Amino acid sequence: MVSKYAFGSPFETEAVTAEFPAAAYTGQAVCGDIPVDISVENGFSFSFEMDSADVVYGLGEANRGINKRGYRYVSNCTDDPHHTEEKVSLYGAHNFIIISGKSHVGLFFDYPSTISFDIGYTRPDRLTVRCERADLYLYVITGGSACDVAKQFRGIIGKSYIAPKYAFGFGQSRWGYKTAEDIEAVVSGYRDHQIPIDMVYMDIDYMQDYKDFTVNPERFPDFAAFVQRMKEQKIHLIPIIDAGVKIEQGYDIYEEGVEKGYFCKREDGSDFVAAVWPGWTHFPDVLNPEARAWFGGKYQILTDLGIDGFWNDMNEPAIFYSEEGIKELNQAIGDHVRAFDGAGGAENILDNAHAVPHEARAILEQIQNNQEDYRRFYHNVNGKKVRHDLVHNLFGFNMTRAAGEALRKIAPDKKMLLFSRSSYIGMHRYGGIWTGDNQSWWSHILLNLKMMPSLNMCGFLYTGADLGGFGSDTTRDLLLRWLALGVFTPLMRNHTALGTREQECYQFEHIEDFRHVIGVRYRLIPYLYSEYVKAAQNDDMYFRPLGFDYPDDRRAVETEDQLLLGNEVMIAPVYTQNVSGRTVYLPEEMKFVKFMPDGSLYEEILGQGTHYVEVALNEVPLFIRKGRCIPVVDAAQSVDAIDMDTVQYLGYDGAAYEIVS
Ligand code: MIG
Repeated sequence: MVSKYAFGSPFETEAVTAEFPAAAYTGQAVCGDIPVDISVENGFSFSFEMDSADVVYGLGEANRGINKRGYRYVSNCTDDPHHTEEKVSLYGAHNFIIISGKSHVGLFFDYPSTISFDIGYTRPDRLTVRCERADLYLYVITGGSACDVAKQFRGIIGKSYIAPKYAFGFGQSRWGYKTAEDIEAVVSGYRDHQIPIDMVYMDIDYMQDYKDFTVNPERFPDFAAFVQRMKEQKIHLIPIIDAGVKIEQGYDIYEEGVEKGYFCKREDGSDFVAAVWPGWTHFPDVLNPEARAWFGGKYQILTDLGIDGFWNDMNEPAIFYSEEGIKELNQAIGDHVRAFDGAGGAENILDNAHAVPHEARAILEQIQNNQEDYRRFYHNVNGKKVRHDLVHNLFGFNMTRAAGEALRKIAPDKKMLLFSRSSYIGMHRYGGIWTGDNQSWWSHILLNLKMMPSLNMCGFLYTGADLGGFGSDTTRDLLLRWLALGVFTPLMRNHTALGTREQECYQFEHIEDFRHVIGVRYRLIPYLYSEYVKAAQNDDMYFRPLGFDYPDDRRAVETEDQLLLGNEVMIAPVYTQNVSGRTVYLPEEMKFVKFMPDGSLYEEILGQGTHYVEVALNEVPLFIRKGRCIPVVDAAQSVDAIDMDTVQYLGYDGAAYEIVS
């Protein structure tokens, strides 16, 4: 059952699509059987005493565990590339939690600005949710299980976006591919070594001076022909689109946006100016439906050239510094920042940052993603001026919605790939997400795994992390182990930062191991894509924590390094270095399967309980649940080339499986 409560005058975020009469809050406890303290004095606070056995699921793209207890989290979309354990905010804002124990209650705090979740951090059994203004909708969902609550929630937020099948292929990315030749070299690196691949991503360097919807003609002469040549090799090129539009006379998108008033404005009505990659930019006012349709329409410039997939970046929105910020900085530290007057853009400020004295550097660092800047511009929401910080968490959602709505118009019969860095619940109807700038750390394999089911609860099914790690230098073993998790995540993309060690799979010794691991992905695509599409159609989760299916088994509930996938599979990737296997917990009898490097399958029935399983670097393990089976095909070089006539069924005899595509 879902109840909706209104506090104050909530902003219509459009996260929820189902229509409900909202009950005004009357001072009574609202949370099922749980007595709740709610205060609307001095902001909003919602607090109750958790049962010691309660597990708290949710929060989508958030740090720490699957069970969120014992820490605090703040929804405040942030471009922070250091996902260390103490961080409380990442790129998304997914304010949905499920408290699961004796009863099962889901809470969605539909509030578009900063909101904090203290889940047993200040006091171990106390859960407190706070935000500055008591203007929000609260949805309370009660159900028979965590699974049931998650499904009911999905039922009210609308169907999840479905990615095209090719997007289940493998993708290679790197910040730093500059030219058509660079990209061709990557494609040959994969094709010549027969490592399957379907996508190569184009990071910011393809653009002319980082201008959205432009392609640098020197680096990519005859881009349309290049896109076609890639298509012939079964490669989809996926360009990045950044939130900021470069200020430059003669750049049509800039000029149109200014003329039509489609950029975010300062209080005095002038267009707000922020520095991002292109130097000074304006932000499209994607909260204004007209401006959104206008910005979204620009994606057609690239689809007309043959592009059929995009990733949206910097849409928290990330701000290196604002005009106001630079002025303040100049006043504070004088000469040192004159060099950074903005003209040279962000590269300038970052390149020079090491050359300035310590105090100046501290201030410089502070002006990046400065919360003050978010109070310096406004949106036009149906004629009403709304200060950005009050709706901050909706920017990435609406930038991606702009693209999603437009792509549906541009090509109604075609599925396009679309995913975003920043998001709010509701964006799941338009695209997926990738989890941003992780690091080449072993701990980030596990963080990747833990985020997946939490994202699924919030509707985000097409998701994945930068495999191999974005920041810092990867190692061969880290990449192989991470790929063995990535085999199962809908988005399977190797991506890394400018200046890091080369990370394409063909850069390492024994390329056959990479060919094999990625080949396993292709062998499983009919199964994985079926489960993904079914999950989207039925409001189910593609990945689930073990506790969702085995809530009465405490060991299962506490297992946070294994996941259930669809109805048939459990995964348990290896995520530590220099080991020959790992311990797994089986809540019931399952078949342990390894895809061996010689193409054969290792199969062994393991009983309920704990097992140590050996998994070499070049083997991909999975578990098939009792009485179930999955389809497996032969490996292929691209999704297109998968031969369904090679399908065989793996698992328990006598089981049936329906392939959907
Ligand atoms: O300020 O476009 O998360 O994937 O490679 C960095 C360059 C901007 C951040 C994205 C990352 C991308 C990078 N971008």
